[in-house]
Amino acid sequence: MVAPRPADLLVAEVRLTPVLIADPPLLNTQGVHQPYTPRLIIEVVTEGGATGLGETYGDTEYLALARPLANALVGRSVTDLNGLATLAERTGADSLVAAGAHGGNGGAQGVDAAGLRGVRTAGKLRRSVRSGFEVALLDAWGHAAGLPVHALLGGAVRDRVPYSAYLFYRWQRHPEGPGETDDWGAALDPAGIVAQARRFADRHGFTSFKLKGGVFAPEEETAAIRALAEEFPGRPLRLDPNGAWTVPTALQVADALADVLEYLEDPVSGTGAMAEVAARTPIPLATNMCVTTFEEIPEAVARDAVRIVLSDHHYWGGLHATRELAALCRTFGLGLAMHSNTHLGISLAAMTHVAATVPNLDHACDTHYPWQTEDVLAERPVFRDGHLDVGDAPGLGVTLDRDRLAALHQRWLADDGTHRDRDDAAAMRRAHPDWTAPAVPRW
Ligand code: GKR
Ligand code: MG
Repeated sequence: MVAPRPADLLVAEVRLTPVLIADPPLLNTQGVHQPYTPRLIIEVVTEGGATGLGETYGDTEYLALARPLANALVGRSVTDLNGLATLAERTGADSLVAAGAHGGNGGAQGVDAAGLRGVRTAGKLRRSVRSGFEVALLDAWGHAAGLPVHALLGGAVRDRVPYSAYLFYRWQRHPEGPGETDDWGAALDPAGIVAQARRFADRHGFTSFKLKGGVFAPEEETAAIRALAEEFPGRPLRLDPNGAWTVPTALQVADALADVLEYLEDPVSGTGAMAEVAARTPIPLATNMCVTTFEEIPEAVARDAVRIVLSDHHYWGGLHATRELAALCRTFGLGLAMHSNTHLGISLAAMTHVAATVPNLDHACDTHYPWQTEDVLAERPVFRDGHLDVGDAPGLGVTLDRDRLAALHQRWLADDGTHRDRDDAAAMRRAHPDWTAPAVPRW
């Protein structure tokens, strides 16, 4: 292998391709997934001809920030990840104001668009965009150097990464029309959830299971977890109602499921309420809602509100930021796992590379990927025994399929705007015209 010259590592071109990908009718406390969800695919090409891929949220406000950042990266080195962070802080202030996401890094400006990922700040938006570029730069650097991304992050400490089956209550089809279909069928009661889990286990070998809750009354969701515990005795089980419960409800559920839950995820909204629950139950609490930025860590630690932080390289700011979060979790004795949102194989590869390098990844990672029937990759990653292998191919070890990318971009171009910004409540209104995303706590 010939080592790249510094000039070979300079960014010659950055291509941004928004896509709409098929998404099944998965239910959550805000509503239901739309038939299509937006993602942004980022391609970096160096002067030496190395290419890199990244992926992040594709909603309008992310695209508005990504465009100026893409232009600003041309001529910089793919190794300059700290420079990328500085650039991302400076770029796109106008578009943030236009999108209404005011505020600096720290200030909470309400919750994210779908209400499921915690605070919404300008800093978090910037970090979510930056992360897609960081992954693309690392992939290009890896290709230029002939090294896997995990090597550029300090080296893998495991050769496979565990993932968990992400179970959802769901409808058989979307109310808004035929769209894409799948053969999963509906899952609206304990038997349906157990059947779904069985299929995940048989097909992908998953041995831990997370149920997205906050959809039905807590007693029904408790019954579903009980049914899972009977079907899969001793397996790690998690329940996540996205903050939909009151403190007393959360404590009742915790009590009812104390013998079977690995952890309870965001049973209530906000650090204060999480701390109240945490003080009165032995079940560990996990979060991807009350700790989603570095600024939120001190209060959560001081109040002992959570035992496990679910990292997400998208909104924490990238793969290096994920490792910084992991170091803080080690420092404060917190566990670490990984949150997921609808995503494609590029993000799955990025999650796998960074997870491979984190010594204190204590729990299997979430992923929506098995629900996605479409991808922009030439080959889909394959779960074996609920794990993904950590490869040694250069970069992320994935290859773009240009035809697929073009087809999914064409769908984005043809869209009348209905699906360009994720809106689970709007999708729910197709079936229930009076629906508004419920205020929390709901139960
Ligand atoms: O995909 O409906 C969903 C989830 O509810 C997602 O949006 C959440 O952010 O999976 C996430 C979670 O763990 O809260
Ligand atoms: Mg969650």
